[in-house]
Amino acid sequence: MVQLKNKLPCILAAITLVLTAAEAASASVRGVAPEKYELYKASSDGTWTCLDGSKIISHNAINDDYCDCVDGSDEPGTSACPNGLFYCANVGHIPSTIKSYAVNDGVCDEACCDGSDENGGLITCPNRCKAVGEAYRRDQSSLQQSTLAGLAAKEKLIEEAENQVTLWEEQQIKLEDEIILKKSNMLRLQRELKVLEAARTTKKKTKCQSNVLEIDTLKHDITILLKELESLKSILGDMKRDHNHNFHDMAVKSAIAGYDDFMNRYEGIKESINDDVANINVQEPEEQEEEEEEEPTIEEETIDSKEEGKHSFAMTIVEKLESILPDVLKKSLLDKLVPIVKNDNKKAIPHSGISNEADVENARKLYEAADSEVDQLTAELQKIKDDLAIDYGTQREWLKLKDVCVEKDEGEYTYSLCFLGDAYQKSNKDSTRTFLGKFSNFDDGNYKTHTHSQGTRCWNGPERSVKATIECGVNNEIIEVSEPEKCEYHFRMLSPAVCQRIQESTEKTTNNKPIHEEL
Ligand code: MAN
Repeated sequence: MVQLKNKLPCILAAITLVLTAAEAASASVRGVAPEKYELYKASSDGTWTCLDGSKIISHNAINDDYCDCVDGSDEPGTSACPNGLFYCANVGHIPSTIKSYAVNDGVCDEACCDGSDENGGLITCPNRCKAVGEAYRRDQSSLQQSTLAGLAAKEKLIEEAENQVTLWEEQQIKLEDEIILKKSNMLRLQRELKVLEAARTTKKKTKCQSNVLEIDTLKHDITILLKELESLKSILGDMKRDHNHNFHDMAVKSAIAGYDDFMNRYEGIKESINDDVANINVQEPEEQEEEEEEEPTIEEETIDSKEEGKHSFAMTIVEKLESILPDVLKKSLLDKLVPIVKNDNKKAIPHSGISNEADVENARKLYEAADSEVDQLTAELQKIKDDLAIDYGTQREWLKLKDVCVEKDEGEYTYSLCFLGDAYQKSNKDSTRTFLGKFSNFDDGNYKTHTHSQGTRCWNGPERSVKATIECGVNNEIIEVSEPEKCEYHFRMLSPAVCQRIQESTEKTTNNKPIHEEL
């Protein structure tokens, strides 16, 4: 009795061990992943329910090589159900799931490197998982390295694209400003040419009209400058009112003194300028009736002196302004006014009022040169706008690769493709080149499939076209070219532009495509 009492703990431990082993054995079901063992436990009455709930069967009917459940869940380890799934553990590599109809079919399934899919005696499959696992890890590591290098190259492409876009945007603004200036200069030259042409062919009356035009321009300029003077006057007035009176800044005090002095004389001078501007109408030359002559006549001399009169009229106003303006205003205002007055007298109006052929020719050349410069700048601007409007990918990763070309010798032909550009097929026999199409669109949201279309039409067939599928690589290259349909080419390519961070995969699944490859 005592003996039995002493042995009791050992007996209990043994019983526990036996029970645990039995439980584990019943829990593991052939063809089922460990995380699903729980679903394959028997009910207390020894039955089991199909995973889709369609039927209750005896627990012993699992893997009995007879398909009971609609979803095939009762036969994970046999090929009895057409739609079941078989799990192979592939220890040393990555677990995998294949269609269960490939179980015991006499073929060692590539996806089950442990050979567990074949236990029916038809064939013995060796466990290759150690070697397969090692090769896979080597591949993964080199893939990871090339992906990292590709990602670094892609970062560079993105950075360069950003710089390029900034440059284009700056150039665009500069060109837009330049075109406005050049256009106004071109229009001025055009006006001058018209004036000269008119003066060459019409009566002096016309010349007088053109003088009136010029006078109008001057009057307009003076009005604008007077407005500007008003605004500067108001700025100085504000400064006088709002400046800190306790802070004795000599520059401010002297500006205010100049402003006060200016204001004392301003109203009187302004009135006199307005009178002058109004009076200019009275001074305009009367219409002349004489025909144009080679040599200047007395009348023309008169008109010349009236030109001088206009010059002195404009200069008088400038001098008046100069005499009343405080120093702070003088520079900004007179710097603008003086060149206008001088230019309009010197350039816009021919001194004699009569233009000769050489003057007209010269003016035409100047106008045509200015016109073609505007055209050239406008074309440059349009090119930049077009370049900016192109879709270069989510991070503009394709911008710097646009028109970068790669080629591949495939024996009979050498194929070439320029990214976002043209693709060609060149015969290696006679070097004749066939156009395969120009870039038309990205086929997917990832910018990894490029379509080139509208190539040379195939005899009795469609226009040639290319579908390029691009994988991540450090360099840009064509890996292989095929022609799955007549005149429809498929380019497999590499480029850093499509590289993405690797998503770790833990399980290889071939649910939809069982791989049957004889060893
Ligand atoms: C050429 C090549 C081929 C193509 C045939 C169609 O030989 O462009 O790729 O299939 O024309 O006639």
